Amino acid sequence: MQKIIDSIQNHYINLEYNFGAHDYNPLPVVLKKGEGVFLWDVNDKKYYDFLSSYSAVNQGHCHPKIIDELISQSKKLTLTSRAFHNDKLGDYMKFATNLFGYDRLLPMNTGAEAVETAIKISRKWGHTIKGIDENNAQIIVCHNNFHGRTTTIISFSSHSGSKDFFGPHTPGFIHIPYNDINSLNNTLISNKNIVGFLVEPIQGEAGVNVPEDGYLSKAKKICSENNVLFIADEIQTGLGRTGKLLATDYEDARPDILILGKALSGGTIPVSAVLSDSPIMDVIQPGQHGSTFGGNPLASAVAKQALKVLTDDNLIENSRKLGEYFRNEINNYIKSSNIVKLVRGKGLLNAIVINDNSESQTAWNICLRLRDNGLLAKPTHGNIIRFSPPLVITYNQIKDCLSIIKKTLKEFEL
Ligand code: IF1
Repeated sequence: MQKIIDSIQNHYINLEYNFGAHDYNPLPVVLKKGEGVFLWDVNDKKYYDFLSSYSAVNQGHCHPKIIDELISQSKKLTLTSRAFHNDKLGDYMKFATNLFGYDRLLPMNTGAEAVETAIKISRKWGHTIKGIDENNAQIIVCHNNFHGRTTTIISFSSHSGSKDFFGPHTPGFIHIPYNDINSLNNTLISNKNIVGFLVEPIQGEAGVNVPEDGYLSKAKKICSENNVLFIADEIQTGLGRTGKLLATDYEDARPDILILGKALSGGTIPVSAVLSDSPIMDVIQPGQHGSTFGGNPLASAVAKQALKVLTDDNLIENSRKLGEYFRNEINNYIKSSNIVKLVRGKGLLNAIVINDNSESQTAWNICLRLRDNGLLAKPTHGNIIRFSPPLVITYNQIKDCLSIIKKTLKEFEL
């Protein structure tokens, strides 16, 4: 029987290997169905999804209200391009700008496109409003950032694997340590060509690095004092993931430019957005930015529904409460563990650090056993495992997941 199970799974894995680019090293599991917090593989084995497609499925897989909207709109009109108006975009823009408290929204598709859009807006604002000489605009970014994989974005990555051999790299970025207000302040007062500070409120890929309380509000304050745009990449931390609508809502740190993606579509189709107020957003004039699919009626209808589900289904408070419960339970486990060093996170964006060097296979092997035990998660860097289930998870389901996680970790206790 196991041979049959393996051969069905290996059939799909081999197809990807033989006909696809090898740009990923997925966990060996082949999925065919998702519903809420659950995934099923091609052998009908059921799993809890503890990755949520890197926080793109906050509303749960195939949320019925979002899928219904996707189906009904896809039978009417999917794409007009922005050469013409459509009857869904303006309504979505009004809904989203009201929800997040901004004047304007620029619709894009992937997260990286939205980050690139924020970079263009910041540079043009700096050159035309702040008065910096053209082509001299600088944007501050943090070590261990992750903002996407385009050539400009990887130009300011600090991860050699993301940037080596992809040069020549785009200039105009200054690196500072994350969670270091003095470094930000010193850089701002010593360089007058800075137009923006681009930051993740919690660094996801770097291992769910949560900055100290007050970091975001202090960063926002000194950016304002130096006439520099505070740009928050909330593609992974936004939309309820950390227990607030936005991770920046935990502090007095309203972004001048807000970047959203991933769960903005509930994990159905690529939808991203940049939000800002008119004095900043209006630097973009007709013909200066856009994309074929940006703001299409299907994405607009789906995104509005995905946002409504977050608030109507009370997912944000659920994320806060169950995230707290999850960290408390793991902290209790850690008291008697040799294999888990710590747990960190906010809401349902959490990670555990494994007591092994970052080159070890321990975290990977733990994820393989979690898979065998019916829960899917994946290490970020080396010895850090991210745990981020859909925000629709219930108390009983997260209790069940905690028993799977603890049972699995016990197999690796030294
Ligand atoms: C991959 C990482 C996570 C993001 C933030 C922008 C983007 C992402 C904070 C770009 C995308 C994804 C990309 C995906 C895996 C995943 C990821 F491991 F790559 F780093 F989540 F941490 N800002 N993150 O997290 O959005 O263009 O992908 O829509 O590339 O492997 P995108």
